[in-house]
Amino acid sequence: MPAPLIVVTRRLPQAALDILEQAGDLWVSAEERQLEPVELRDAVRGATAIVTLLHDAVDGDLLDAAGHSLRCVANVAVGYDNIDLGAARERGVVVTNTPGVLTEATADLTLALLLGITRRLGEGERLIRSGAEWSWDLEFMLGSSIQGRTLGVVGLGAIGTAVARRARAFGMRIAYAGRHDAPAALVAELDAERLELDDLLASADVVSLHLPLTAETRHLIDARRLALMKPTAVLVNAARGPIVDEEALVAALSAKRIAGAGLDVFEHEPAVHPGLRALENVLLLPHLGSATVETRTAMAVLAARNAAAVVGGEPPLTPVD
Ligand code: 8YV
Repeated sequence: MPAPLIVVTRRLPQAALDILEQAGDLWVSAEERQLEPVELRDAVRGATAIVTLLHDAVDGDLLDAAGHSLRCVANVAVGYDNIDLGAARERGVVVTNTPGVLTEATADLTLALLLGITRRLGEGERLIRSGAEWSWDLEFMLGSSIQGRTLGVVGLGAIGTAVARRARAFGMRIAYAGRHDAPAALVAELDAERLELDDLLASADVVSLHLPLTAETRHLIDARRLALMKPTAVLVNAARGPIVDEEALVAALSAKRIAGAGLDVFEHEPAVHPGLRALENVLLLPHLGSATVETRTAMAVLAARNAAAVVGGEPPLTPVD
């Protein structure tokens, strides 16, 4: 019997490739870019496992292109909105993601956005780089303090919790909105108050999104909900761009109906709304949430272990569902 084929859509850290090499015949894309849909379809033919990244759209057509041998799609990401789970389930294909290993890095980045936008770091940096004259002044480039202010965490899962813990260390109060009550021990630790989403938006000084992108969360933060926020409040999004109606966000920011936004993700990524780029009161990052050497290696290794397990007839470590 030929060895199972494992297709990797983008070069991964060697530690991950070593694991996959033990599990089957490896095909790794040599491109320094995401594969075009037609290239992806060609690449996966006959695969037993595919290791994907967030920009690889995995739908029924792609799964069919792989054929009956396909048993696993291992996404190198905690989010899996690029994968049609229903289509995978229908074809008996296991889908895995990489929870846990990126929690701390993503929470760190969220705090960087929170501090960066409330203390106007992007504006300050742009000013220095522009070469414009400046001098220290009592009222020069004042931001707003976060001590005693309320962080509204939308989605108190692993990353939302890690963000809330950090924010507590900065003296913030925590409110959260979500589908479930948080465990009592966590509520006590964070001294967190659960609010309905609209109430959280109306009362928080910083609103931070920590939700997966699903049909229910697409445009969850729309014009109506942005209008509920305080004019002094800022929005932070290191989750998924389409959770926010970007057009409505640009309108709210331009009219100063909210004070600012720190964004690591965009609705039509990698495109960024020109209206956002033109604004001063936003801090914009190119999807860096998990972008540390350690974290990206851990994500790739976990995805590789998932794929190797399924290919070897073992249960996956971190299946989605
Ligand atoms: C990744 C992410 O960089 O894990 C996620 O869901 O958004 C980021 O941590 C990206 O998805 C890599 O594919």
